[in-house]
Amino acid sequence: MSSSALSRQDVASTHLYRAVWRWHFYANFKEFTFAAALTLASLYGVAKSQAHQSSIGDLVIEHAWSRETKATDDVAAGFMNIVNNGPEADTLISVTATISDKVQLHNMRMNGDRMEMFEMADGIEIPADATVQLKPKSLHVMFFKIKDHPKQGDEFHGTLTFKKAGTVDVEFMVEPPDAGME
Ligand SMILES: [Cu+2]
Repeated sequence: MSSSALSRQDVASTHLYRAVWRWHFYANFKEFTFAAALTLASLYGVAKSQAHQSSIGDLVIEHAWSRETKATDDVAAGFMNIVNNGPEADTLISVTATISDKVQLHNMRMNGDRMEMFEMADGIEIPADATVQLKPKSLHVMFFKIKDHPKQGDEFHGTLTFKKAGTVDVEFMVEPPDAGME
């Protein structure tokens, strides 16, 4: 045995140590990068969803959306959540949109074994401290004689008028033609 054998062993363990340390660092770095990416993604998501809401008084309108339509389509539907944080009920009485000059508030009901839609002529009530969802197969906004066919990813402008709170601007986000259908 000589001192050179010992030193070879030292060298080997140093290499091993370095390799393990590097792997450890790399694994942590990957984890860190992944976590940072997740954080950024969720911050972006939060920022985006916060950006896509409007409010007036005690009412918050979340995620107004519609579907991409074909050039030959004559009607389209609009959906959203309306949150009432206040102690009094309000009523959504009318909607306007840049894609249509004739807009109604609709609901769905069964007629025999068929679903049909009908106009909510008195508007849609938003009870105190409640959220009303306008969603497929339920309450919705109906755009007639649509004159513009925005594509998926586009937005179009609209307004909602409430009996008490007044009028608020919304942007309808255009989703794929089959969004919300199953
Ligand atoms: Cu309808």
